[in-house]
Amino acid sequence: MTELAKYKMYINGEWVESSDGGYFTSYNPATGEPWCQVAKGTSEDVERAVQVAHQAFENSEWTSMTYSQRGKLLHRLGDLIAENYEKLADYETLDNGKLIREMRGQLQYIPEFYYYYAGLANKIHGDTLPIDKKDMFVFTSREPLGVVAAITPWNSPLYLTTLKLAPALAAGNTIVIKPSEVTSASLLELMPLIEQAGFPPGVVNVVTGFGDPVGNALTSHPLIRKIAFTGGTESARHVVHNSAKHFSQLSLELGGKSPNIVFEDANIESASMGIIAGIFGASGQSCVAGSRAFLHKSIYNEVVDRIVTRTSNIIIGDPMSPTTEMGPLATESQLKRMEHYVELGKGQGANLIYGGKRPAHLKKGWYFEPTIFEHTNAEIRIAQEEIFGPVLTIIPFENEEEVISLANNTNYGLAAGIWTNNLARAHQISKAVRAGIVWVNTYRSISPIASIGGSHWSGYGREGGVESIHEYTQNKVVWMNTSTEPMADPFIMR
Ligand code: TXE
Repeated sequence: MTELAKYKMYINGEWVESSDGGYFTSYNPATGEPWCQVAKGTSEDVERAVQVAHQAFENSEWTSMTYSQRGKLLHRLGDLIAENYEKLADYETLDNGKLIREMRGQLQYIPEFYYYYAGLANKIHGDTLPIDKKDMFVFTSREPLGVVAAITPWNSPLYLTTLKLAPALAAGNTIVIKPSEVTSASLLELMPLIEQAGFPPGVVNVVTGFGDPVGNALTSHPLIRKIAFTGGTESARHVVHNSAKHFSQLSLELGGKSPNIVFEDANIESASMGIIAGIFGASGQSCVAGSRAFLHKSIYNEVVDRIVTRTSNIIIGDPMSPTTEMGPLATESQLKRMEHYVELGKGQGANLIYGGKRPAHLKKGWYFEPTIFEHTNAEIRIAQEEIFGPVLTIIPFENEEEVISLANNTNYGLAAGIWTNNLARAHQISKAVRAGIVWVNTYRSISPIASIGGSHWSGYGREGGVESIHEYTQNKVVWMNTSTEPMADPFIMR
């Protein structure tokens, strides 16, 4: 048997084993077989990483760099990712099973995020305030927070890391990243590029391992000033609880149960493709997956026919093949989760109109068919709970008022799709639907310039855009008394 690749952790610019020398296995979802081993971090490793990140923040060449210099490093990192995108994409596909086509596209676009925050780095400035007090000069500045803890999931490892890493560094923080235990390799492969770009040791650190103990130790550490978390709601509850110990700032990007709404005046062909893109792109393992399709009654049958016809032609198989359209799910437990939800859907009376099982022709790997249910009741569990896989529930509606109420009847509030050629309707529904991102006549579009994030069970805070810089800085207000007069009365507020 050939020996598996072995990954150490990256702390203070060095490759290190975990404190107890332990490793865990990472699997290739396309085969279900092990492909590498990763250092299994401990609380001691978290302690070590946070301490060096703290040192790097307190007194190092990093802190004495100008914002422009930091911006140049980020720009160089973007260039290096662009040069190495194929290799990085290969690791992501090996680890999470997503299509190589998609991961290459994502990796080719990720440099734009580094360029964007490289440009923003020297535009993080305060203000002078037109203060309503005599002889006072008051200005503000935005300061970095300190050590940031970034915790990422498995579905788009480097993209979701980038949303945290780029603004955190642009703002002058240092960082400890804990990737998902399912997908550690691509982040570790990024570390030599961090070094090559010129980031000093200790500025970026990676501790690999599991939520317990690594995630728990990191999010409850007293030196962590900000936690940026992307993942599931249950883990998020632990993170919120842990963050309270030392009042670390927090941003949470969690899941969704996003509505994709098709009106009778929409371009039916585009809308049907948009629904497929929303739920079967990335095998549905996306926080913004459009897992609830609401179709106007007058076009219901036509759209369902189109969706089912295209879905039945989806090429499922090896994610490394450029012609494959749907790869496997990332883990075996994801596969079991799909089976569980299919049974739940059937049990609650939903009509299974396509898929619902493992594809017969794929004997190895964690594949699941694209699955389509229909029901008139939007309150059944498959229409309420985040499944995080290729399972769509289609629900008919009669009018705008009804569909707004159905779309908003969820604990989540991340994304929404609206398909209409009526401009006034597009504006009205965009406003009425509760979501942090609304796509009109498109779906799953992203850019460094536009933030993402949601509300309620989808979390809080924003990633991307200028807003993100505010998540990694704090405002300082400086009051300067310009008067030379002695202070008269010490017992009144000035
Ligand atoms: O997420 P987890 P999983 C959702 C989706 C999916 C579910 C579970 O619904 O089915 O989450 O996926 C770390 N303290 N999303 O199990 O467990 C964990 O090690 C600190 C939506 O992968 O939340 C990993 O690094 N950290 C999401 C990260 O949290 C902890 C994408 C996410 O893992 C921790 C992925 C703890 N106590 C899943 N416990 C999206 N919004 O895109 C775990 N972690």
